[in-house]
Amino acid sequence: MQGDVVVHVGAARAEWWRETLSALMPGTPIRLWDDVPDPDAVSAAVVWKHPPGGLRRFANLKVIVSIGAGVDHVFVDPDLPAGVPVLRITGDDLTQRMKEYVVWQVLALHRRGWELAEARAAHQWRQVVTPLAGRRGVGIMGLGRLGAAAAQALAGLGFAVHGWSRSRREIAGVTCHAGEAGLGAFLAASEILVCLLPLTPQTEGILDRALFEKLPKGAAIVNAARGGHLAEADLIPALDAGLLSRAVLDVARVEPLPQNHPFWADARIDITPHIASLIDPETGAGRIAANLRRFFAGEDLPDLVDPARGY
Ligand code: NDP
Ligand code: OXD
Repeated sequence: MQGDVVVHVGAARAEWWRETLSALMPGTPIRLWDDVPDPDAVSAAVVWKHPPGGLRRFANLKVIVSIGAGVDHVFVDPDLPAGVPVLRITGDDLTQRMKEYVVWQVLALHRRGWELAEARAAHQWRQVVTPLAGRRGVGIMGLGRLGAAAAQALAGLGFAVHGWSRSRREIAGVTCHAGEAGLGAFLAASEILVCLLPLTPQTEGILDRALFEKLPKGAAIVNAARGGHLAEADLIPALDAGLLSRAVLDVARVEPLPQNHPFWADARIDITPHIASLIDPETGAGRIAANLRRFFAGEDLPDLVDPARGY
């Protein structure tokens, strides 16, 4: 490793990251964002939602590492130093957690768990009968590391799984669609729609009324990707109109979701606090340290982001 590493994370975890990376990268000075004695010595920045323009002060920056699989929080910076490679976090831990979350939410929607909870609360022995998984169409938007794994897990449970990506993918047991041309058929088959797309200019606001109208009437959506995918103003009207029956949101445009946000008061919307796939911090730090070592050793980098695609 050549040079210092600067870290930008929320204050609550900052010292933990400094200590953990220091232990994993002996001999490399790890600096917190507001405590950098020599900005010119910084060669790597490990960041989650850094202040826009803030990376400009590191004239010798060689690499930016996202603390997370998503890199939208990096590319949103209009003043990102040009040509500096960006790495993200991937790995079995992240994939497994997302797979669990998607299977959990899809099963709860499929088996109408909310109706059973309502009946239980009313002391009613109400049997809710649902079709077999094979007769339930589930659509996964985004067939990357997380989406492909979730699609395979659902296919393994017997669901009629459809997937949508930019380029055509082949996944056993999953009917794959691609691009704008494949979107209509994909949506028409998705009674439960799961968003696992990266947030880019092309996918911003993709979950909007026009898209809901193309789903089977009364479909449910699960957004486990980014709040920016959902046109928030369209959700409650779509539920009121019966276009959608339920929504599960793990992410929001503003996080934490503000206390006065109308989503909190709507029983048709389940909310989880961005926990779909929170990587175990030790595992995440290990992955970052290993990636930095690989980067400075000039080795292959599977977690390298393509800046032209933005994910
Ligand atoms: P990947 O980069 O591995 O995969 C992205 C997928 O989306 C690819 O299949 C890609 O297509 C597809 N895609 C991208 N743009 C478009 C488009 N315009 N139209 C159609 N398909 C498109 O991402 P991951 O699976 O690793 O992660 C997905 C997202 O999940 C992250 O970006 C992050 O925002 C979110 N996330 C959320 C977490 C949570 O806890 N809620 C935790 C971790 C991640 P192609 O295959 O052709 O490239
Ligand atoms: C991520 C996330 O992108 O936690 O990894 O959302």
